Amino acid sequence: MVQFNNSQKWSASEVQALFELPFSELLYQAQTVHRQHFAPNEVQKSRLVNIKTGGCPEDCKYCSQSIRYATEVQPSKLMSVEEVIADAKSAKADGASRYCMGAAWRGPKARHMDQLCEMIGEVKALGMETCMTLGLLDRDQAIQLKQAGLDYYNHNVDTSPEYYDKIITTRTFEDRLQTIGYVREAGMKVCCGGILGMGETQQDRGSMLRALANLEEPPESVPINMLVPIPGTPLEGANRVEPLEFIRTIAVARIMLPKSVLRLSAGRRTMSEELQAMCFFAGANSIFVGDRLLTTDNVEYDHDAALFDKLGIVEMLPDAEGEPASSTNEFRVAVS
Ligand code: SAM
Ligand code: DTB
Ligand code: SF4
Repeated sequence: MVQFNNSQKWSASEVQALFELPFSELLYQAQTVHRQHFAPNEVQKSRLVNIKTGGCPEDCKYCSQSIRYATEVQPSKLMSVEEVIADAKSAKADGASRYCMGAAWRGPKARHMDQLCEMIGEVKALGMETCMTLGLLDRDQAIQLKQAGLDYYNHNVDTSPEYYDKIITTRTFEDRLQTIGYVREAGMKVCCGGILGMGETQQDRGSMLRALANLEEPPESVPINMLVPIPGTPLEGANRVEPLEFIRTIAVARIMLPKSVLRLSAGRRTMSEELQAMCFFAGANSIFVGDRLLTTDNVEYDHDAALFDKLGIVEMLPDAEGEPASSTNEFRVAVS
């Protein structure tokens, strides 16, 4: 079971104080912290594939794949291992270093485990890092996935503990933490973040980040999604987070989670190049590449390549994650 750190590394008032810093001061602090732990111009690239689409019994109010909402998603069966290998090969050719397989389940069933483990083995054999997001796991399932070679497990807390039941009622925040605990115990790396723009307050955003940063071992990877409003879901008309507030939240996340790779995850399609550039400056250093996310379109591959070129961003290699920024990096700054 995951425990909050006894010393409560970040208090609510400390986090609020970060949000209240003048914008430039906050960004300067975030960029300074960023350079202590990462090469400033490197961004990690992951590719997402939906190995099982739709028909999910859960009631997450943002999700196109819940059976409870009338969305355009057509349910499908679990992809075959052969289909996954073919897709992973194309992801590798596009320069993705990690392949993330998602399934629209509350959690995997015993009958799925062999096929999932085979997928992990085959993708690893291509020389890519593997990640899965399959919903709630029990302890044994986490061990089986680890033994198959799974590097990362993605399991988002999605929002603050206080706001959680406004978004999902079919499981609790504690249930999510329990799975994260099993993933840790099994020895996998944790990918855990949330969604902004679901009607939550700034305090909720801070509280979600506290829940992540105050874990005994914070997640290695933290996806920050901007809600992709899905017609037919209860959140289809949710107010967008203001771009400056989105950047501010990334900067606060960078300061609170100095060693975590922060993924500018869903929602980039509706972000301007300037907004994405500011997010990278504030400390985001990972994206999903490829034309599709799970059920919605992502930024076209060529557009990302062009933006990286304009910004002088290069790909982060797997072994650079969490390592101090390269001492040969001429842009490195002294940190007081
Ligand atoms: N069913 C599994 C689960 O919920 O853990 C795995 C797949 S689920 C789609 C993975 C994550 O995608 C969710 O936790 C949520 O953070 C994110 N997500 C889903 N729909 C989204 C949307 N419309 N906009 C932004 N993020 C979304
Ligand atoms: C995460 O935090 N975001 C990804 C991944 N983990 C699984 C999912 C984004 C989904 C966006 C909406 C869709 O395409 O359905
Ligand atoms: Fe199901 Fe995951 Fe969508 Fe929730 S987010 S409805 S658990 S697929």
